[in-house]
Amino acid sequence: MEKVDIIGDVHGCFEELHEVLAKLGYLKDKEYNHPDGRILVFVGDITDRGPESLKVIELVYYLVMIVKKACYVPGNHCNKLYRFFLGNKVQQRHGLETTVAEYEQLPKDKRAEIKQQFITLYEQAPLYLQIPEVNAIVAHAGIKESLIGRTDKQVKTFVLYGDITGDVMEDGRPVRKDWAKEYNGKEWIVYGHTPVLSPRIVHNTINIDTGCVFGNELSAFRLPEKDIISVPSKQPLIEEKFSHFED
Ligand SMILES: [Mn+2]
Repeated sequence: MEKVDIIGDVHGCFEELHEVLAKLGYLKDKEYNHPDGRILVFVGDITDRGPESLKVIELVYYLVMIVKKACYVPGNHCNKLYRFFLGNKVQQRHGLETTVAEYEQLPKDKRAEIKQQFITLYEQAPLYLQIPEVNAIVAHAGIKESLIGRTDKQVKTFVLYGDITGDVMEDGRPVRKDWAKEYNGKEWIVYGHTPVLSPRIVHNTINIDTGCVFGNELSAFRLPEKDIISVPSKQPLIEEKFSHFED
């Protein structure tokens, strides 16, 4: 993987995903061959909240498992959907309810197909992806230096949920520590999870969750070029969903 395009949290925004793939140059043929041999990487949270989560699952499955033009790491929403598909009792809120509603609309055979696709996609995925050719690590909520190379439970919690302390704020959202400020590594850490109005670069880390599902943009980060490519969202803007950092 000499050249990669890392895509931020899609959350069911299929149309915007299609547009960013076009802008990045992946729609030249049906197999998503890029003329420059580029590879896509999804940063996780491909479903929930947005209008077309199942179409996103089908496309990402096709890209990763069939034509092998993409890699995928899971996000916290992916983890919860996976547990739902396994038949575990999970609360259908925080966006999962929209994916489940789409799923329940399907005829039985189509349901089985989507479920199998997502389970396969999730189970083959690494917790985070190291890409030495472009000196980068892709992890849904990021990763701190001391956890790189590990795959234990502490790492799983960190890459899915971020640097959470276990405390919650007045509005019920978890208190998160700003791990990126303390990161001093030489590798790029490319992540999403926390919506920001524009990609946030701190040291060698970049948050590319520009909150497409909350009406802002869907963004991709190209390496080794370090270019950011974005397309506007078609969803209504919900400004209070965006974090503001003091850098
Ligand atoms: Mn997330």
